[in-house]
Amino acid sequence: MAAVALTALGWVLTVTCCFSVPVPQDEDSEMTATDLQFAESYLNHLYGSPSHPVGIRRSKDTNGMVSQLKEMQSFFGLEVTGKLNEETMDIMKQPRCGVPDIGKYNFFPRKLKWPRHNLTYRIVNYTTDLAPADIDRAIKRALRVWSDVTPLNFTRLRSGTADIMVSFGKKEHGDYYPFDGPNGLLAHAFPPGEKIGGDTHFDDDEFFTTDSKGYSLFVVAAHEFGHALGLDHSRDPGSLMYPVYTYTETNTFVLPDDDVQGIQDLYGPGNRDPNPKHPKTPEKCDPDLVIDAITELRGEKMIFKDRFFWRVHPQMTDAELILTKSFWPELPNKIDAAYENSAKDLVYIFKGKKFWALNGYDIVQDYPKKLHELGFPKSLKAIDAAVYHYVNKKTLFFTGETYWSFDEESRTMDKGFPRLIAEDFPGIGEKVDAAYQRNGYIYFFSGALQFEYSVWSKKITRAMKTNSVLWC
Ligand SMILES: [Ca+2]
Ligand SMILES: [Ca+2]
Ligand SMILES: [Ca+2]
Ligand SMILES: [Zn+2]
Ligand SMILES: [Zn+2]
Repeated sequence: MAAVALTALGWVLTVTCCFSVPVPQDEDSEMTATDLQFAESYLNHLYGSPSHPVGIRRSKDTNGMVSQLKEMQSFFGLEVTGKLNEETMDIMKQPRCGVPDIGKYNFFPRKLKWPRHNLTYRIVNYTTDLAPADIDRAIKRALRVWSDVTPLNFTRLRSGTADIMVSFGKKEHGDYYPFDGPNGLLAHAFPPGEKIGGDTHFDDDEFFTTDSKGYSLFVVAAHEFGHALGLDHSRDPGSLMYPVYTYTETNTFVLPDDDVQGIQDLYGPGNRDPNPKHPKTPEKCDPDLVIDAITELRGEKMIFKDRFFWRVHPQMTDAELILTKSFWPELPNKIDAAYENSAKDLVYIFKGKKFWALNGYDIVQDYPKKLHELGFPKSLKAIDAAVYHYVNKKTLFFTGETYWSFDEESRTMDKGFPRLIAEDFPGIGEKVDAAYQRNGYIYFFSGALQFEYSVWSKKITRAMKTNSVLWC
């Protein structure tokens, strides 16, 4: 076994020794024995700490478990409690990459990179999930993600030994880092180096696809090739090198800025980037923050911006940033408007002429529907914002300088609309980006400002920065 391999995947030998340490859990959570076992193996595999070198049997070390758990919670931006709770467990159960999150801090703290720009790859075997031509295309396309932004070139070999040997395998597949059956770990790759260095393995117990049905081979491969070129996991939930899998369409994929910075740090920029606009992850405390949409969902706030939403719990001051597609793969990347009908426990999401109804994690059947089915003119291309007014059971829709009132009981548009926003809500500006209501107030967002509007007195009672909704 090459030493290089151990730097990224040094956990396996610690797993083979069979100690059992209870993972400390939160008092209010009720984890099953299976959950606890799962959490223990997750932490051992992916957060094996540097203070416990490979091959050395660990003692029953609860403190080690606590610090691994803390490290994991910090990596994912969760509240760092050192105790297993529902939120931590939710993240642990998401499908992900098998390379540890604390990779290179392990044993040899140095940058691993290829010493040359011309690299070779070989597809050693195929999964039966896809036609070989589709696999060839996905692999080629995934390598191009990286060669587009660097001076790297990839040449395919049909035989012999390539730098990056690509293969599919199940469970123990020849490198002592076994896969785990369906879901869980999807793939892993070794950092640059001789022999197994750069090699990339896919768990053939997964169903790999070219779309959103199983796991997109392109998405998984593009992530793994990042490791094969020397990148570690990123804490940026918008980055490709984030360890948790999220579906992205192959054709419209653009490498996020965080990954571009990472790979160019190793190899420098290339000169053939076909899409030099790389999406940045929004900063919640940006003083100029403008949001796309906002709604409550079962008492939490969801604040949409680009491909993401922030989730704000009423008692928590730290907003969690989540890719919209990781919750609802079918939703578009950027949305126009959202509102909650709390009486029906539904959240409606709008984009262009379409809208979806969400019931928690599920998209309600028969959606998306079309805007005109709500009574809008067919010519209306999109709405700006929507808010449900629980007192009179009306939903207000904002489009440009006007707004509409929709009766949720009869599911029809009220007569006499649209009306001018400036006439009925003076002071909130001519256009609304987003709106939500709480305790008799409607909060209107317009650019970097938000206005608190009292439904009772029909007046603006406060003006604040938009980012104050994120506790900035
Ligand atoms: Ca190799
Ligand atoms: Ca698996
Ligand atoms: Ca909007
Ligand atoms: Zn990874
Ligand atoms: Zn492997």
